[in-house]
Amino acid sequence: MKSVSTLRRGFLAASVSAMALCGMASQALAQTKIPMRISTPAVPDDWHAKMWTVFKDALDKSSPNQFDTQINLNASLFKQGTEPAAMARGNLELSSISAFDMAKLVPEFSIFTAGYVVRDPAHQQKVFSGPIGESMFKTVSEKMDVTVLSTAYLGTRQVNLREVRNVKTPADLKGIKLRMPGTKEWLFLGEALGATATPLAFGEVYLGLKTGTIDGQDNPLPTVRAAKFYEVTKQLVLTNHLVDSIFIAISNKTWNALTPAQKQNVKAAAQAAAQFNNENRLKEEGQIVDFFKQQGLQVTTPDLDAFQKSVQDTYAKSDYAKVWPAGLLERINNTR
Ligand code: KDO
Repeated sequence: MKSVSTLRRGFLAASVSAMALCGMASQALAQTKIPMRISTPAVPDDWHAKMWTVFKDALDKSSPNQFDTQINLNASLFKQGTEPAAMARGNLELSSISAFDMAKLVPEFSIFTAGYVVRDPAHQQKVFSGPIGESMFKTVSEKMDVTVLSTAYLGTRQVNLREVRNVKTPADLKGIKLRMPGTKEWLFLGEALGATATPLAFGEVYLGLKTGTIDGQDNPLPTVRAAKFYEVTKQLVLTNHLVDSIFIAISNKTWNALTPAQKQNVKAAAQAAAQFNNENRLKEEGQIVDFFKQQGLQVTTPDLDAFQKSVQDTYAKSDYAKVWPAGLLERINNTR
């Protein structure tokens, strides 16, 4: 007869191998899951960071055990602006990319980097969910090897200054070192606003404002709050200069390998994420000015007609406008 201790040893050995088998099985499952690496410079508190959890939850629910979604915020996986190239190379599956990213390879997309073209968030959704968006996204897929899944509202960009200044027209921003992201399309927007555009990655803006290497920055108000720029600035100038978008996009390599059902579920998850972002961001924009006033910031409204006229004229005369397809601006304006 076996002793109690021999029996116990046998039982222990059996449990250890059962656990090892379980471990191997879950490893095998993780390996068979399709990786969905996401990279974004967004800070955790911002809506276009939180939307990725909505994406992940929706996908895990609709396609259990099929995708391994990994969310990387704060540009921890890829530097801001390098995501489209990483997706095209197959090193990254998903990101939220800007009109400015697209304009680099699809020059006509620069029409959406121009100030005062898109009127408001509703106009933005109509333009991108209609025939204009459809044909632009087709070119984006051909030239950038990424597929746009949904359009999210990043917010309406405003000027945010380190020191209080009387800003009525673009001339009043003369000499102001206004931080912009580092591509020529962004810098052009900063110059069109009348400032001296200064390139800097998003992750360095807080310190730049704190130390005074820049005099200001532009971003939508929910981002000014989420990234805590209000702690190191004294004024918001409500220029409303760009109704900005961020497009949820997937690498074509990944997209083309999905089954039709998976494609449908990934697209639905991206749409749910954008909807979550849009609703929350719009709600926050509607209430947020009081928050900044409580923080001691001056919130001022400039001469919006002067800003609009000057920015629109600057773009109309620029090389950017030369590559906008004939009639496109009118078609955008006429989208209601
Ligand atoms: C920024 O760097 O100002 C910007 O708002 C540009 C956007 O296109 C986008 O990259 C955004 O930063 C990041 O997602 C951080 O919010």
